[in-house]
Amino acid sequence: MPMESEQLEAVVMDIVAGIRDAIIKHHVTVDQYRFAVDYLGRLADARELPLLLDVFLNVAAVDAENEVTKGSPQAIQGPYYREDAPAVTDRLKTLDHDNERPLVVRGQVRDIDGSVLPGAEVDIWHSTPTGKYSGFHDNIPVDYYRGKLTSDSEGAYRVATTAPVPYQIPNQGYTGALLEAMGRHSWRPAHVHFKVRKPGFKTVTTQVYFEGGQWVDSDCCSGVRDDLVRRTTQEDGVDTLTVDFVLDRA
Ligand code: MBD
Ligand code: FE
Repeated sequence: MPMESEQLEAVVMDIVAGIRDAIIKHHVTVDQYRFAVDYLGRLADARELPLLLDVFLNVAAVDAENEVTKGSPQAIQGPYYREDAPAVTDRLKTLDHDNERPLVVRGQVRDIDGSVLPGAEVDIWHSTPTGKYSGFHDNIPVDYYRGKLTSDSEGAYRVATTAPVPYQIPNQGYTGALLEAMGRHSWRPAHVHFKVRKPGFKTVTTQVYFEGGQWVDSDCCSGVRDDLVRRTTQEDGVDTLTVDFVLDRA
């Protein structure tokens, strides 16, 4: 839903004021300002605007929603969601790399009163074992490492896939190069993305991280919160990630 013009005015002018203040406070020169304008133009031409904005700002929009929701915490969606992911029942297609480690993702969907929610769509996506996203990188077809499950009569879902690894924002790109020029790293901890929806309920868009995983304490997108970090369990010898969801009414 777009904003009413009054809110739009207020938000844009606050953003502008913040940037103007930073330019003045740090004595940015006109040449440096012009360099930044040119850099952002080239970054946009390279289709990295969604990545840049999600690295720095997605977390704030999520925090604003988490202040009011009674459901599961929202987390950053990032730039690699695909609406056209396939419906799946029990397994995500993977590339069968030698270094793929099996992972089961399972859980249950409930409403805020604790009743189970059958028929909820649980849309899952994650990176390849080399840190790429299908439908965006290396021409990996969009039906790999993604899929839409439907919760069963008990509100449960379960899917077999392979473990994601930490993700590095491509440092050949403008966004990664900016992070490095700032002296920061460009890594995200390994994570699994979810979008859970059911008509009549607020959609939960979230992601989950692995306890003890590299970069969990220093995500370059500032997207980690304690309640998004999970310890996997062993079930039938397979690492199992359990993620339950609570949906708030729309
Ligand atoms: C990702 O994989 C991601 O999830 C986010 C939020 C930003 C960049 C890459
Ligand atoms: Fe991601």
